[in-house]
Amino acid sequence: MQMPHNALKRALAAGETRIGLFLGLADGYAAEIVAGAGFDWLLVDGEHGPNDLRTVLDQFQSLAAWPVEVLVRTPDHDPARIKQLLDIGVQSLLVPMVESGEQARALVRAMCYPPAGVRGVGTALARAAHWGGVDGYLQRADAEMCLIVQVESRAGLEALDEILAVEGVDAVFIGPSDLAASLGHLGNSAHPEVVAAVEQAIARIAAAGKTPGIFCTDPALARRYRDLGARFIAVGADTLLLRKAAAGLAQAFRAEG
Ligand code: 3PY
Ligand code: MG
Repeated sequence: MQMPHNALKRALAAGETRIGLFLGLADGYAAEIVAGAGFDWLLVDGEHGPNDLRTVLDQFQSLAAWPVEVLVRTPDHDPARIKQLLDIGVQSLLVPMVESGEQARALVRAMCYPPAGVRGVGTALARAAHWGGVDGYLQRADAEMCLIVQVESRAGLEALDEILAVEGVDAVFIGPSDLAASLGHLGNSAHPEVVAAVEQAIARIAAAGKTPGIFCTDPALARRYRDLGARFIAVGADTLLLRKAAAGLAQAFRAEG
């Protein structure tokens, strides 16, 4: 079997724009509903969504049949958890709250086998290697890993240059909600100070030759961030879509009394 190719990593490296959706419903059946909607990528959210290793696996198995890139957001920086995700076949990770070059380097190491990193070797038990069936998995795996780090705090912004200098970081994703909180505007990521900080960060990331990413559910603002250079753009979440559509439908009939 051939090593699975990471199309998302290649597209971002080529400067292409990739639009995606966060998945918070934590269910393979729900993931299938949006699999063919037309997004370039879907992100299984293990930070705020109620996911564990088995629900991530369930969603990856459901989505494997679809021509969509799938990635996972980890809850933290734990290299043991990262190892488990890579072993079930996750190739692209979004990692929250990165605040130093050292943290970014540790994440790169967690995603690579020795000598470049510290990823443990267990291909006989790993779906990623088709349980030993992928030719040259150990030699080829590191090159297919895609690391997107989140900068979403004042400390992260202060460390942005050192984070951008870390080889192995494919993209830097700004989290406006946590950034707003960190800048003293909890719950208001549209505050002018937050928007200005996001815009400056996008420009700095692009100037460093890395891919800027952003979460933005306001289509007009998301387009503005894209025009400023954002290339990995989350434009919504399945949870929000379901809630909005459900509330809208109920409201339409309630209004008729
Ligand atoms: C944030 O806005 O804080 C994020 O992490 C993006 O989802
Ligand atoms: Mg966040």
